[in-house]
Amino acid sequence: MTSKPPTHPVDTLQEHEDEVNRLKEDLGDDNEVNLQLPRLDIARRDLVKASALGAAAGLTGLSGCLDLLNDENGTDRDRTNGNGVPDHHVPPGELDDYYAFLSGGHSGDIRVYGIPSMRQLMRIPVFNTESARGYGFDDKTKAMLEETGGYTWGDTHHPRVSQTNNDYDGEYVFINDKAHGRMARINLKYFEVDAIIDIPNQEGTHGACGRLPDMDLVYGVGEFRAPVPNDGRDLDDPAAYASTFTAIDRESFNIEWQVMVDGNLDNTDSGKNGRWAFASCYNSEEGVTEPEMTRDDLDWVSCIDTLAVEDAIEAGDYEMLNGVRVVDGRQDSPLNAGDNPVVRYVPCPTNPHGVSVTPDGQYAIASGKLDPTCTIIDIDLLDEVDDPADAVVGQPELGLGPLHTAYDGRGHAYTTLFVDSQVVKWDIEAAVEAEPGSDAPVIEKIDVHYNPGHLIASESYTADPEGDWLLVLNKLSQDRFLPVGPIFPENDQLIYIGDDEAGMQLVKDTPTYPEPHDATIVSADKIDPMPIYDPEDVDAEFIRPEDAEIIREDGRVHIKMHSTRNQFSFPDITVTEGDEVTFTVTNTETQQDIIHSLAIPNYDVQLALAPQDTREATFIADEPGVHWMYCAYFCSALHLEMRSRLLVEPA
Ligand code: CUK
Ligand code: CUA
Ligand code: CA
Repeated sequence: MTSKPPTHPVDTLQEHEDEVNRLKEDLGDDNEVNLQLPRLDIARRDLVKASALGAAAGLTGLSGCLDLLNDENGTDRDRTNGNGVPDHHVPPGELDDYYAFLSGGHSGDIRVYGIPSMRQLMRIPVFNTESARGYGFDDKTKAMLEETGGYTWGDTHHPRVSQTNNDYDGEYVFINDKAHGRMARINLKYFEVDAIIDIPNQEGTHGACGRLPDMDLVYGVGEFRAPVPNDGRDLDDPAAYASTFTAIDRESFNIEWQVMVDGNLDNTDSGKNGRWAFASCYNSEEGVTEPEMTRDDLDWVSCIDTLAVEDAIEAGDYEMLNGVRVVDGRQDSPLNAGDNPVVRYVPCPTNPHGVSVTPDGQYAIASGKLDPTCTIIDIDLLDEVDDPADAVVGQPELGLGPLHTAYDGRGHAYTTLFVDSQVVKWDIEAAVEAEPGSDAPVIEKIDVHYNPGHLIASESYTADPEGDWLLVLNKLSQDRFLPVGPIFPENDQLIYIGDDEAGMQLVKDTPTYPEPHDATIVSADKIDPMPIYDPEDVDAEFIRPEDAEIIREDGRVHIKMHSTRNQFSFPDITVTEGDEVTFTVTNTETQQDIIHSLAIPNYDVQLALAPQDTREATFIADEPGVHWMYCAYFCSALHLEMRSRLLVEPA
């Protein structure tokens, strides 16, 4: 080991590799050493070995990489450099401060970015199939997609990370499917979908959030009014259509209840104390065409008292529709007649879009869209006023096309202006003090490129936002990137908001595949994924090398095999045309980042196998011939040789 500090990561790696080889010789030890440290995803495993061996041998000189180990969550870096210019550069080998989970829109997936680098770390397929991760190609995920409608795409909009006590707990991401009325749950232990539910009595599950402080319930709201049940009745009688607000149990992922409302439900957010949920309604007219839906000067925010809903259910005041307990929350419902109504309809100017609750839980702020204002609802007043309109305590004029609002935890709100292509920063309390329609609460505006939809601040959906980064998801990118044909990328822009004196600073453009709608930004130290599978968590038989076997029974062939560098259990497998073939394959590696796959291209099979995972694929062998099976992940120097033959004999 040299005594001078390492200068370049590649040199450092080379030094450690040399050191490993020398130490191995010295120690006469060729055992595999694996520290299995969380989040130490260094591509060169020998660096890990070098650290372990170096520490064991009492060597110094490894400070460079040991610092890297200590900087486990990467959140201790000072982002200010005294000039008011934020340091957003994350050098090679360093980790980001935050995870961002972005929806993929009609791509149907979720993207994981590092913030502030904006590097895309992963995509998590949800309602789409994805060969790179084998999602929708193995029996289990295929069945999950088939049982929830059999669609091959979805439209993800609002990823919400689970919370405990109004703070991200890093357990799940919940994500809606606006296209087919579904909700999915991503387990952050493995960054993969573990549940999907097809929501009855709801067309177009758009807004999504969860009941705070603990997200015991996940909410999905129906944007498209339709007959309930939608079974052929009331086809052309739009007045008889309805939208529903759905509550799903976080753990069982079963539907607990629904509330039927007047108008429609667009975006949604939860109050912080377990009672209120808010959803914007742009179609109070209950129209089916654009002129009808924009006819009136006022629409509303539906304020759902979830405790009153649960009281109604307790009292038996519900109807069973498609297996779901549905409470009637429409304006003329008897449940809205007393002094404990299930839904309060707070009027606001025409066709509002986003609605979000301030970090302190005091206000729900609805963005005006067709009106240049935001409407501030004082949540405590909902209980006290006779006329719900009196719960509105502010209406600042912000600019053209306000869509969504985020918070920095210092009393400021940030609202996207779709038409103006700007983000406006404004003072919430000043807006409550000011006359309605005043622009005095506006602090500053910054141009974005172009036409922003959502914006999200770091930890903005919790009670304690970080107030440093703001991610703006622009719908149009026009002249910002090299042209790639007539379908343009979106432009996700990163803005630094940590310095109120210097103001908002645009620091990064990031082209992204269409089309993110919303995101959640979570401190890196709150998420702790597994580096390899725990076989206890896998719902399939773990096949050790000695368990490999081929079981033949009545036209069924079950192949149980393992995979490891650089082979599968069997060099060839013979079956007969027409056999139903099931493969159960385990990756028996224990070394992180060594992924194998079982690809059988002619049968459209592509199982991705992370270490200690087991996946299954079943198909009918209806094509006689030689079918090469191979590993599609470049796993070692002999990766190309990692293949076997499936021989299908003619019947
Ligand atoms: S919606 Cu797409 S920009 Cu789904 Cu929250 Cu507003
Ligand atoms: Cu295993 Cu490539
Ligand atoms: Ca309207």
